Amino acid sequence: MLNVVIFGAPGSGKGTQSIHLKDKYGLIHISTGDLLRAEMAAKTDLGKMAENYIVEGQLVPDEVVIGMLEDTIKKNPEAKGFIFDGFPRTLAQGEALDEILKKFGQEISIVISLEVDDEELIDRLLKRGELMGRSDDNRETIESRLKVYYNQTAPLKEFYAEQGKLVEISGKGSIEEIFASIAEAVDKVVAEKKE
Ligand code: B4P
Repeated sequence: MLNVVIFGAPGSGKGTQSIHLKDKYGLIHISTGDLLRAEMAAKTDLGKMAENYIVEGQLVPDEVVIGMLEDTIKKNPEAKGFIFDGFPRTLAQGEALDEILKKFGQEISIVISLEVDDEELIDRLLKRGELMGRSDDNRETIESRLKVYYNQTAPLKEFYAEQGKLVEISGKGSIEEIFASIAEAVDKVVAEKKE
């Protein structure tokens, strides 16, 4: 199985690149952000609870997203592998993901970290806010999402670097150029697995 974590600050292009990865490698794409927005749209209890955090730019509690992620993995027993987009976002989530995969005799194959400066991130998210009207793409919420990213999520880079799984890739440039760099790194891991 090929299990890819796509990592990066809000607006770094995780969702965009995940779609390309899914198409090229035939993986199941799990975006915890998309799952939470679907719950919000369906006005479920979980969705109503999550919305309070998302509009403030805060993370939804670990136990909620970890449970949601494990359920999605269980629903896809035939998967050739997964793309984890926007998960993990805390050290506790990173440790939980390792444990969940271990239950299935699996592990993370590679962690791609998309590197983009804050100015560009803010620009991209404000533009998406104008186009799509997402409730968290406004300046105030974007600023708290970035703070949360640096305080709670970025430390995971060290966690994966220690496991020898982290690959940092520039997330600036055209979507195709960035994807070519990602595919090069993933292909290397695929080739190593075959050896
Ligand atoms: P997400 O939906 O994951 O939102 P995000 O991190 O802000 O990234 P997103 O996927 O939207 O952006 P992308 O990098 O694709 O999460 C939303 C909220 O849900 C979180 O703030 C949190 O509250 C909650 N949540 C989700 N997962 C959680 C978890 N695990 N634990 C706790 N809470 C969780 O960037 C997209 C934008 O950039 C697009 O507009 C795109 O068109 C543009 N773009 C992409 N590539 C580009 C390029 N090369 N050049 C120019 N623009 C580009």
